[in-house]
Amino acid sequence: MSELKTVVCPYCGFGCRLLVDPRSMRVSPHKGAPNYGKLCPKGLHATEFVLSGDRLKRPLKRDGNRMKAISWGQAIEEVAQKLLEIRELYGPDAVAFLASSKVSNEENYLLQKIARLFGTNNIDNCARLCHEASVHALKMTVGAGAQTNPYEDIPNFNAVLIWGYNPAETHPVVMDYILRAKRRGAKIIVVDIRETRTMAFADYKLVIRPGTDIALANAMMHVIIKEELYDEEFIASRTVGFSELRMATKKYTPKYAERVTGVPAGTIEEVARTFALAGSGAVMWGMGLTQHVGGVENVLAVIDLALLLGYIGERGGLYPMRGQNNVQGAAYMGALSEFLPGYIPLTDERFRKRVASLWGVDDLPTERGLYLTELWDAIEDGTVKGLYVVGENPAVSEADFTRVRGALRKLDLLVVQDLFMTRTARYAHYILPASAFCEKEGSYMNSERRIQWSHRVCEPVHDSKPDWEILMMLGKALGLPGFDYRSVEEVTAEYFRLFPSLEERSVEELKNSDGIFLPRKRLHTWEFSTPDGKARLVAVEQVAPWEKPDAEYPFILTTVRLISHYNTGEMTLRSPSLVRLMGEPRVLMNEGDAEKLGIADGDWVEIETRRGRIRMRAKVGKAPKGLLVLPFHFKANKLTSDALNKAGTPEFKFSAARLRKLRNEKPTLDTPP
Ligand SMILES: Nc1nc2c(c(=O)[nH]1)N[C@H]1C(S)=C(S)[C@@H](COP(=O)(O)OP(=O)(O)OC[C@H]3O[C@@H](n4cnc5c(=O)[nH]c(N)nc54)[C@H](O)[C@@H]3O)O[C@H]1N2
Ligand SMILES: Nc1nc2c(c(=O)[nH]1)N[C@H]1C(S)=C(S)[C@@H](COP(=O)(O)OP(=O)(O)OC[C@H]3O[C@@H](n4cnc5c(=O)[nH]c(N)nc54)[C@H](O)[C@@H]3O)O[C@H]1N2
Ligand code: SF4
Ligand SMILES: [Mo]
Repeated sequence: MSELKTVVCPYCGFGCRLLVDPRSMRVSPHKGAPNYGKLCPKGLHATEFVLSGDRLKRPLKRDGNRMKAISWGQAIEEVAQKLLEIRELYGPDAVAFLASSKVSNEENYLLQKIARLFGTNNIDNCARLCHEASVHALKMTVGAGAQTNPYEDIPNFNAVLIWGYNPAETHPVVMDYILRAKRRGAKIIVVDIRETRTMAFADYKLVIRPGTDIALANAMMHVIIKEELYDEEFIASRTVGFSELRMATKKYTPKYAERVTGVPAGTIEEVARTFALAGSGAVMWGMGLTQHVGGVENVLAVIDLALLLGYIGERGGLYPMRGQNNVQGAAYMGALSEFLPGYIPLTDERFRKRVASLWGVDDLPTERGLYLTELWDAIEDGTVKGLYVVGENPAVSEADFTRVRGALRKLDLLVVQDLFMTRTARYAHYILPASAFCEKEGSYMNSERRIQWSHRVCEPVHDSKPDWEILMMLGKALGLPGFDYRSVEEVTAEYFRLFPSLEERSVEELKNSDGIFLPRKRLHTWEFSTPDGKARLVAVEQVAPWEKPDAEYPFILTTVRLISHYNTGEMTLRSPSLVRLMGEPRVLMNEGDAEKLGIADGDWVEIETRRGRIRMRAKVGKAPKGLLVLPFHFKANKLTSDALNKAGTPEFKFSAARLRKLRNEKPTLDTPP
């Protein structure tokens, strides 16, 4: 038998490790942390897309409507030349780089190094579409934009509050930790806008009206403050802002919140008491909070709730459960337009100069770059001319994608570095074939900030190259200093030097362990990461959605995830085992609504918003009145609105929509190509 190799799962941010047999490419679960012998179907079949016949084979260059194969030498030379030409004509900020939450720390580190040495902070990744609101809210309150505690703490808490987050579909293995807490007697509370799979395990199921989370959180705090259930000692010694919070939550009586959220006042009181009296608790949240125009405020509200009870350190944790397998790493490596590595602000002169000197230059650009979601305007108005995309599929994943596709068409230069001919790659002038996760080595960081090494299982297919090798060639061709790495480990060692807690650690140790926490396992146990060491309680008011249902568009449309699908489908749809598990996507709607419109279960319908329309079959079932629940993985973003919150995330979870039954029109299933 050949030796099994340990790799990091290429899908979700939970960060399971997989054991892969290099001969059969069969996957089995790693026995140690964090997944302890467990995997979900995606992890179990993770090598299938790697073996897909659809993999890109050679670098390609646009020639009119055709793409023709070229050599790596020519591809890198021409791409570098064109980027330099754009810089020469319009300045460095006319180019933007999109990093990938799918590629390793080393690869993200290299791409942001290229962007900043090239002269721009236009470097971003899909964290912007995801948990950036959490990062901003966490920075404002506790001073560090990441999950505070490891998964291993979850089973020890007496309550788990799951808010706008559906781990039974999106992080199946974390359910194991939550259920261990439940078996110990912990109360599980789930807040969502519909009955989710996760709710099947809950003691309290709170179905609220979409976008009314702040009213609920504020009312819970109202009860906790009124009944003096908060942690007085913790508030006095470790926080500021309590009196403002007390004032702001005064008007959010349970009765008022009942009218706004639809949850009975008595239930709100009972849940507030249960969570407060538990004595310890985790708050876990997801896209149901962040993907709203009030995303930052939504997250602030649930952080306040945890802080009010002193649920920090041994007594609790904040769990913004990260989406992609390396979204946490991409952020820590500095692949964000407003932060240097380690979420350090661009304006921190000492750190910026330290990074610059490590890279062999005097200084780095200080002005915040464009958010991924601001790019499309900048391309439309001609300020951005060139875009370099690594492992990201904005033509499908961005809100109002018709607009995004128009912008992609307008670019002077679009380079896409991916495994497949993605929807985005179809607009590219150059396509660079990247090697998949198990064809290369590197480190990844999961949601709990655990850095794990992923070993190489097999050789790159065709003429593909690991992303870090491609980026190294690009850095050199652009004439940037410091791109002479002889191995990926040299890049690892370089980023280790930027983090004080990693300075003493070695790459060898990382390779031979169950990972290293950055900066440590638990944050804020004794003091917060704010300048004075205290947390800020930031009072917030309910924020109205950008678009409201009206007579023309009477429904609220939300977009959600399904267990066997993954994001824009490029990987899962190329995995035959997952395709077998998938079933046809359907839009879920309420029975009464369906009856009024003459729609029966399985009928073809057309869903329309002010941005566009799509067709699929309806699933008539357990959805609240007035709500349409659409799987995001297909053409959902033809419909969604690109209204942004303060952190730059679109309101993927709330659009005004209408729908009609298709009668004689020929239905075409709207799935990705
Ligand atoms: N199978 C699978 N797993 C995945 C992914 C995938 O595509 N497929 N993607 C990964 C990524 S990138 C991410 S970011 C995570 C996301 O993981 P989740 O955050 O769990 O995913 P979503 O289904 O987008 O949204 C979560 C819930 O928010 C609810 N919601 C919508 N609006 C509101 C609201 O106003 N208030 C409240 N309280 N709830 C609301 C929805 O009903 C939904 O149940 O999953 C990761 N894991
Ligand atoms: N309507 C709606 N839209 C949403 C959301 C929603 O809930 N609703 N959620 C948003 C969220 S949270 C997210 S995270 C985004 C996700 O948006 P994207 O990141 O655009 O989506 P993915 O499908 O994960 O795309 C990852 C790409 O990386 C490629 N890839 C995989 N491995 C490698 C590799 O090793 N190297 C390279 N070079 N490429 C690789 C894949 O082939 C794929 O094309 O979508 C957002 N869009
Ligand atoms: S839970 Fe996430 S990390 Fe684990 S196997 Fe499933 S997709 Fe992979
Ligand atoms: Mo995400």
